[in-house]
Amino acid sequence: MAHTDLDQTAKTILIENDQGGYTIPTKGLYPYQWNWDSVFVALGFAEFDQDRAWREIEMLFQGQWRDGMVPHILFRKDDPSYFPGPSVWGTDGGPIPSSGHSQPPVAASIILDLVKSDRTGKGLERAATLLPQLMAWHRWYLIYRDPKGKGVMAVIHPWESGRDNLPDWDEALRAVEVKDIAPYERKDTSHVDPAMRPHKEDYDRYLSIVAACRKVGWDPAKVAETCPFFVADPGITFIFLRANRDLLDLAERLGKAEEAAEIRGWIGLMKAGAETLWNADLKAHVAVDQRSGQMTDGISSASFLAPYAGLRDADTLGALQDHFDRIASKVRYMMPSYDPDHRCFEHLRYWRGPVWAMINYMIARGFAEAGDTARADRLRQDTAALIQTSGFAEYFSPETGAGAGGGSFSWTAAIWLTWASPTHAQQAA
Ligand code: 9WN
Repeated sequence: MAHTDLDQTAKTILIENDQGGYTIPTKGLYPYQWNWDSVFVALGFAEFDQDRAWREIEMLFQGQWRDGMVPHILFRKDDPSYFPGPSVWGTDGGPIPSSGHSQPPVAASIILDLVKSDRTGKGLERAATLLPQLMAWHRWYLIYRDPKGKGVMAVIHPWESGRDNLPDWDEALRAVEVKDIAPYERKDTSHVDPAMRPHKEDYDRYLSIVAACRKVGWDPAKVAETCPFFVADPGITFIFLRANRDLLDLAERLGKAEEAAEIRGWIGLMKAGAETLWNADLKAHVAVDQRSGQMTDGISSASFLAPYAGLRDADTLGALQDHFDRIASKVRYMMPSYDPDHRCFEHLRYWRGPVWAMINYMIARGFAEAGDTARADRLRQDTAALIQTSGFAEYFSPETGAGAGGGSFSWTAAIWLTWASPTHAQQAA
């Protein structure tokens, strides 16, 4: 298909997944508003309807909890095609029924992008309205996902990381006792080939964590103290560090000196904290179980987000470039979600190998900002080739390029429109 036709298809996907101001990731498999999906989707809408892009993010923040958290799923209406729905989560933290934890906080970064590319004349004003909500969410992350002030963000559930089935979670997940779960029926495997989804043993533990947090009423302090899963995630940490830098830019543009000073403190803390995720043997940042102290032994696509977070010293960048080239010699399409040399790599199972378009977008952005336009461009070209060959799939095999998971996927369409499409690349040149 010509790339201009794909531009049109991508727009159609966003429009058809639009539920009236917010967008579902894909029909059937994911029928609600997801946090980081919506934020990436805003970038896609911004290419042809900036007002609608702002609306997407504003509707996400409508679901913000009283304690500041912005949940990972907003259940605006009950839909039996997804499990676990609102009754399993049993939350009561905000104005809209929701899940009980968050997702990667990309919002501040994308809001800054919307402000910078604003053609409506209202961008800065809309960002000003969202600033207190962003500040509250970021404070929530710092207090409840880093209670000891180490400068790294933990996730209380694999779903909070947005990279659900990553091998990094395996060991910490094994330590979670399966208990307090009622008999349940998964819905995901009725929409998608089970070989592309997590195993039942994983789901039992996903639900056991939800049950444990429900037991303490989703009180974030109690969750941080008692949740059976509490793992520092390089993905959230780097995305959050970047988001704080972008939030600082926003605060400065808005003349908010007090907020700016507060954010500078967060950035300093996190720059130092990120070092504790550095695995010197692997020469990459990895996950660290905050309960056992155990460091993981694999490189994930999030390890390559260090430059995106602004960590661009020669040692870090050089090590990542070496890993990049080694991995590129093993797979046809970059960037696999997990190291193909690792024993847990599976090219089609969810976050254990497949390529995700929005992760490529963030990695490429960091590499380009670090001056490595060649590797950034390789990521863009691979993303474009995957979509040209296999359509707007949820994710893709790095080996064969086959599309997997859900189809007509919103964030894949959005990333095509904002970055991967040759139309966009030509305009940017
Ligand atoms: C659970 C919607 C979401 C993404 C996540 C992705 C997947 C959900 C699931 O789909 O997770 O949140 O049921 O598997 O892992 O990143 O936000 O696209």
